[in-house]
Amino acid sequence: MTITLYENEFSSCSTKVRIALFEKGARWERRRVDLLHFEQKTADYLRLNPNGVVPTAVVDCEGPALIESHIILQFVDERFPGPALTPRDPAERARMRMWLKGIDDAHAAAGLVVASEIFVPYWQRLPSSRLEELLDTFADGNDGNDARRIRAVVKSGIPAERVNAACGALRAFFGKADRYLAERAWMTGEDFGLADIALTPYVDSQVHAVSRLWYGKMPNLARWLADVRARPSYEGAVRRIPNDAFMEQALRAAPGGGGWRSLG
Ligand SMILES: N[C@@H](CCC(=O)N[C@@H](CS)C(=O)NCC(=O)O)C(=O)O
Repeated sequence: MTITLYENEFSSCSTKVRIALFEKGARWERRRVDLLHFEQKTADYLRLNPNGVVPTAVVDCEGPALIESHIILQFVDERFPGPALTPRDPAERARMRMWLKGIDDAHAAAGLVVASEIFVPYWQRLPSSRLEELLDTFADGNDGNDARRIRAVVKSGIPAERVNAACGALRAFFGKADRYLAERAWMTGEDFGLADIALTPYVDSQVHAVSRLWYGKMPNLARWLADVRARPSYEGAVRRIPNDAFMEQALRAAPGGGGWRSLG
């Protein structure tokens, strides 16, 4: 069985799925979706994922495309042989699911900070004719308003108070994970698993405004990230899948660009 994963190297939700696939030793094929240039809003892509976001997993011979990163993570864990990424103990399993929910809830805040630091400034630097050309490729998504929303945000930026509120929510969330990790090696239970995988891309963020929320302030999270980064799955799913040139440029141009590595 092969999974075709529609994804982007910079996307947190895609990175989680890549890590899980490497942990399981699963066979998968990569289809890169260009988020900076809105490939996720085209009619072809919306047929796979009507939410117009990545990741989407297409599994040969097994029905429709799978969407929602945490659902895909659980599918990958159950469908492939390899080390279990879900604890056997029901109480640990419940705690793992609570973290998955917490991470899902924190995702919008991370997305907003990343949009304000990387995506929106990139679109603002594009010639307006080029931006309009890209917005013309939008099919009608969930409510047909996606292109209008992007146009508005490019014109006015994301209000600072919304970014500050998102940073506050993320800081509180990272603090909770840091306290949890004071008593244990991993987020999931005795062993590394789905809650660790789902949390990794947020803590490992290359976006300065996200990294500086915890870097140098949350020792348990730092120790945990070092352990995650020492795993072969991190090598395969993150280090060997570098950002594309445009994204690298956008990252470096952002204030303090380059994420937690640049803070050290
Ligand atoms: N709840 C979804 C969220 C997916 C999501 O927000 N993906 C982001 C990248 S991490 C995306 O595709 N953003 C592009 C957009 O919103 O147009 C999941 O977990 O899969």
